[in-house]
Amino acid sequence: MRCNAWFWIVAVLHLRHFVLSDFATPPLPVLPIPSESQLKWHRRELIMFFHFGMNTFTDSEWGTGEESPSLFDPANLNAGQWMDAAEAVGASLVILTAKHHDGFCLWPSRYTDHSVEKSPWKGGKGDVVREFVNAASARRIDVGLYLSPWDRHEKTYGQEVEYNEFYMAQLHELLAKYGSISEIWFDGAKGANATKMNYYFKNWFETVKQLQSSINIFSDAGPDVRWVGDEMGAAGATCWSTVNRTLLRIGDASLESYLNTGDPHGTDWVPPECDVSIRPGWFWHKNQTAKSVSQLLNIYYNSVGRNCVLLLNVPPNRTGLVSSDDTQRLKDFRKAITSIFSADLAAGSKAKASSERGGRDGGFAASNVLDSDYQTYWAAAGDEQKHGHWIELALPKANTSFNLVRVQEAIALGQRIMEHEVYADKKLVAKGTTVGYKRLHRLREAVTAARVKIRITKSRGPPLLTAMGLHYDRFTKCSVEFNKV
Ligand code: FUL
Repeated sequence: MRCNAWFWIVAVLHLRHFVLSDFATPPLPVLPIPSESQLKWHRRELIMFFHFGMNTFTDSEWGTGEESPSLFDPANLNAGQWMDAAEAVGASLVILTAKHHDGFCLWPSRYTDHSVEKSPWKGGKGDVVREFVNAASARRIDVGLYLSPWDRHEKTYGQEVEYNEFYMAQLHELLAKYGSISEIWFDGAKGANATKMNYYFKNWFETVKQLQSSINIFSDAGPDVRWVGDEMGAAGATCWSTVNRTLLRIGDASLESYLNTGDPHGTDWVPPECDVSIRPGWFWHKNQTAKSVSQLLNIYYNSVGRNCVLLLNVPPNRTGLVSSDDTQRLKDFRKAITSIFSADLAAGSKAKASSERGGRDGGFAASNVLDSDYQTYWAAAGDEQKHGHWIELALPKANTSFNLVRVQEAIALGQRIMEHEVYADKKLVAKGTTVGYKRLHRLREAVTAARVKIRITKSRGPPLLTAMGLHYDRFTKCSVEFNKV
């Protein structure tokens, strides 16, 4: 009889195991959270800019708008060759200056005579935007377009309704006739003495979304992607994807530091994009050369390594080609990134954490940070506020040497971490504030350790980490003390 009771108790427990799932539900998001298009944008990490146009032929950076279209004649323009450069650096999105401040249009706009149509290139039958889009789509690279609001050629500039109508008409041409466009770049730049002009941003933004529902709109104020506040490719050491959009104004220089760091109390998800040119100028100039691989890696650490997307500009030259030196530099840059990140010295570690949501089998285990799957993540249970949250990796080799620590939050559920510290065998080796999509900590010296621990000392809700990695960079030297960045 007794034996029988035990049999039934054990059987019921087993049955429960099969009937009731052990999986815990995912935690609630901490708002605001990114849209699907913004998430896709974050994962791109590195994208490319192509500044090409009238300035390429006049050796200038800002044209006056008085230039003759007869100057535009890129004899060997080959957008496929531009895509070689994009592939060399591994960019999944390329953005073209369809119209820069001088107003010259790289497509045959029916609303102006200041375009390729009036140039000698291809007898006036050419369309750079079309060639760009076709070349990108042949390589499965996504496209973005830059359409300068400040137009120094257009006669209606300064007449509020007329110019806004003109600008909207050009937006229609670009967004309705060239297939899928993933990003539109609204540049806030304008000369100090330029004619006053009130842009109808609300109209523009709503029209853009009507024409391209999954596009990301870039401007100083978003709404989807914001300017980082400088043109050096450097985000703040603290960098929130969140801002308060009501505080932002397009073209307001006083907001640069706010844009650089974002706002932990921000009500809107508008992450920063770091635009920088591989050469000193945005446009091609004969005597300029590309930045070195170690300069580019530093830019990478200050942008991708600080929760941003890096938008790297490479200017095609007067023949309509990217210089072979620049393409080679891009290849070397990508080779360095691959060599640093393809070896993850944390792979094969055993992970444990201060708590795991739903327990060890709840689906949010510490080991999720090692599975290279951005859909899975470690979630703290959220009940250990007193001693703080931590996650620790016991490395597969006791004497693993590394000088770079990678930490990534599961940002789909909000950016949470406000302060964190990195320990190697109980020694504090790095500390910082935000993490976001990706945070890279370069260590001043290489460290040898058997265990690496991240302590999250301040956070908006329980932290969620999707990845942690340890790497070795033999290309650059970090000269900054961790506690000063
Ligand atoms: C700035 C412009 O004035 C530069 O010429 C360049 O296009 C850069 C990306 O944005 O605001």
